[in-house]
Amino acid sequence: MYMKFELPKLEYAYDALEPYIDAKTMELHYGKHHQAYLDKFNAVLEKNPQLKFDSAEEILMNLNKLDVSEDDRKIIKNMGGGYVNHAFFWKLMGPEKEVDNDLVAEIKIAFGSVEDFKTKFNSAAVGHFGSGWAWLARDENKALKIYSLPNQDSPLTLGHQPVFGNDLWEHAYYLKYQNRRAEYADNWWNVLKLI
Ligand code: MN3
Repeated sequence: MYMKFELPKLEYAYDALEPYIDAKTMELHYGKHHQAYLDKFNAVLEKNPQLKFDSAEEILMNLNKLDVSEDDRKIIKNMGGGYVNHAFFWKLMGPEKEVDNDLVAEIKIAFGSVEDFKTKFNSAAVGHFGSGWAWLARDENKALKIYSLPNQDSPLTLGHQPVFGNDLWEHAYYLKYQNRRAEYADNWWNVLKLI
């Protein structure tokens, strides 16, 4: 079955995350970058009508088993990853803070305190060389893990479930922060909806 994916609706205005994430960055990131991943993802799926799936996430979870050429597998990894990662990212962020007490309790058990967790996550973000994402994900045993992955690689392809992910591509922060990724990583916690 061929399913054409769409850009998910952004549930807040471009300027809603100011001053931490500026409106122009949001406009370009959502309207241009995310759209470009989506268009290329749809194009490679249209080329492979033999694929059967119910969601974009399912495609990534089964990336290595898909009946496609190796070139197309790479396109699906990059463009499907870009599509899914950004859809997840917009939902993670928002102008209103919400606290998920269960998740906070779990983070405290896994990392000592919320502050220790943020320090460790930011160090993964700042230490990551080049483009990619910092992730908090649940591994196959549901344990919380912090790590970074290059490009648009999704934890889903490792069999992990993303909990938080911060986009470390320069397009996510360069207009406002230029080379100051550490400052962006610190400020990102102000727009994360949970904790
Ligand atoms: Mn991005």
